[in-house]
Amino acid sequence: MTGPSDVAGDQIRPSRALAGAVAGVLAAAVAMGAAQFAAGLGVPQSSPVLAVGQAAIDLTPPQVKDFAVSAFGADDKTVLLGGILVVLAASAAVLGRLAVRRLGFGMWGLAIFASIGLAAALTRPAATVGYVVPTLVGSAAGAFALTWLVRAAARLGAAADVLFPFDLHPELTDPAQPADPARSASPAEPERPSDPACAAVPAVRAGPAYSFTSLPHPDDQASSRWPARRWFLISSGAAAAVAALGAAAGRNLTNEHNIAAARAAIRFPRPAVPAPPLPAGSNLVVPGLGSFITPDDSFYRVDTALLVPQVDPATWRLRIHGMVQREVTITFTDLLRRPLIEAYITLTCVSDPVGGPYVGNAKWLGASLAGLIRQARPLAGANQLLCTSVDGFTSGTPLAIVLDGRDALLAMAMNGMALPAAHGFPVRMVVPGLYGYVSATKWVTDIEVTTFAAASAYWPQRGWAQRAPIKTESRIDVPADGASLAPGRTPVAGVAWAQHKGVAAVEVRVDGGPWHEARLAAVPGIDTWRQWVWEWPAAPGQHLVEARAIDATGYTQTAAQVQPIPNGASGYPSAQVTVRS
Ligand SMILES: Nc1nc2c(c(=O)[nH]1)N[C@H]1C(S)=C(S)[C@@H](COP(=O)(O)O)O[C@H]1N2
Ligand SMILES: [Mo]
Repeated sequence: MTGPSDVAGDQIRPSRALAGAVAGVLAAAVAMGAAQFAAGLGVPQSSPVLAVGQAAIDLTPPQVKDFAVSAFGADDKTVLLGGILVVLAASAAVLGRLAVRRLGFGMWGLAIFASIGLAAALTRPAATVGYVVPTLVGSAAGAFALTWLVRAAARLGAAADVLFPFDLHPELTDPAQPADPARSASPAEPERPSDPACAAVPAVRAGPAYSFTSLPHPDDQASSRWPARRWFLISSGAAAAVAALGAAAGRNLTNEHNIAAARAAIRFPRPAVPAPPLPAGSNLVVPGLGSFITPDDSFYRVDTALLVPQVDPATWRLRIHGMVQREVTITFTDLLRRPLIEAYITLTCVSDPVGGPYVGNAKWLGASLAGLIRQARPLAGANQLLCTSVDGFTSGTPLAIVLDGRDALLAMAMNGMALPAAHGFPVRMVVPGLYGYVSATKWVTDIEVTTFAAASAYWPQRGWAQRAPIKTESRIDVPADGASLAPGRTPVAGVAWAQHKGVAAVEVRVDGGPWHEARLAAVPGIDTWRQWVWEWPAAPGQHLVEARAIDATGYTQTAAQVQPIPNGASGYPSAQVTVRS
């Protein structure tokens, strides 16, 4: 075998090191493809990549402000999943390089990642023992692929036809290099594995059917018929294809769990309490001003779910229990049979910064939440509804507010259609006047009547307030911050909200000057936002435009600038603009 002097010059030949990295990445891809496939056959949420991402979301400390500010809007999720894949690929490349020295290193790495995947999957709120399956299937496939590819990569080091096409340092593999005597041997001659990388490997034997490990080598026969380089490329291509097929099949199977058909089939009865007709003039004609009703596809989405839960209305149940005289469990059909209420309600996220996008207005249709809670007969002393969604998210809603007569809904439709999956299909809560995180649980399946002292919901556990009524706020839509305008009459317009109080007035000022009253659009009720516009006689120069809302209780939106955490942002919205001369 090779002597200590060879080991002293320990360095993997670049072509083989690169092949090892490729082997590692492809083995990881095969593992994930197989895991996705298994998850697609069973429970999509049990995929280890998703489970790790979901665990990362739930474990993110509230101090990680930028992350929490948008409270997991769609972009954060893409960044998170992308980050996980990059970390995985980089680790797999390193492990692959190590594995061409000793397969065991790669196997240990695989085991560590598998353990992380298992731990994440098993700690998902809805986890069953079945959640181990995708990770185990993925690990087995990954181990097989790694063994195969590492053997194929190892042959590159000893075979004479090494001219790996992606070789970054051809000079190091130059056959003339004295550091590599094996390279100068004729291909027909048995090779002496003088490559120092082999020093770490026991039982290396010489010969054309180059064996890398002492394990039985089923592909010796097949692989020896091919030149090493071609064999590695064929193996790599096959692994990439298997990974891609697994991932694609997994995705297709996941979509089969899709509830699109069930959603389209639902017929809603006429509401017992229809929404008032939209008054004329609820939409002001100002280009750039957000419409009174937010279309579903531009309605903000904020939740902690990496994979939108697909809940079948046929199996959906809502259980009301805890501090009640009698538990109530209701099916979707039962809920549809109750008298339905239709109402315009503006939803707002507590993490919306002043002037931000996390607010939207829709026409909701649902059953009275109060009616159902009363049916369960809450016990004296109860003050919180701890509402849990199918994916384990919880919100804590003040019981008194739900019972005070406002349109607190178990909503089933949004803007005339069954809820979109991303907005909580088949049933979500909507309570006018409360931020989403304390009231608007999507995919809701469980309501525990309890106290604020006894239980804390998802975001309050992470530093946000237990009670969070929506702050009276306004937003300037036009002119945009940073805009350059022609001088003369310019509409300054936006929306203002003070849900369940009503917006009484909106005022606008320029450069800290006097406040001017804006013209308000018509509204169907006090639970929605309200458009406003003020005609500004804009003179040339740099200007700061600010707005503030006054609600029907007489309260004027505060100038105090505070961050969203712990109970909502405040401060005047503003736009810095240039009026050309
Ligand atoms: N199941 C579940 N429901 C949830 C959340 C969540 O993370 N999971 N987020 C809440 C928050 S913070 C808000 S602001 C609203 C947003 O509702 P939307 O995505 O339909 O706009 O949903 C609420 N309901
Ligand atoms: Mo939110």
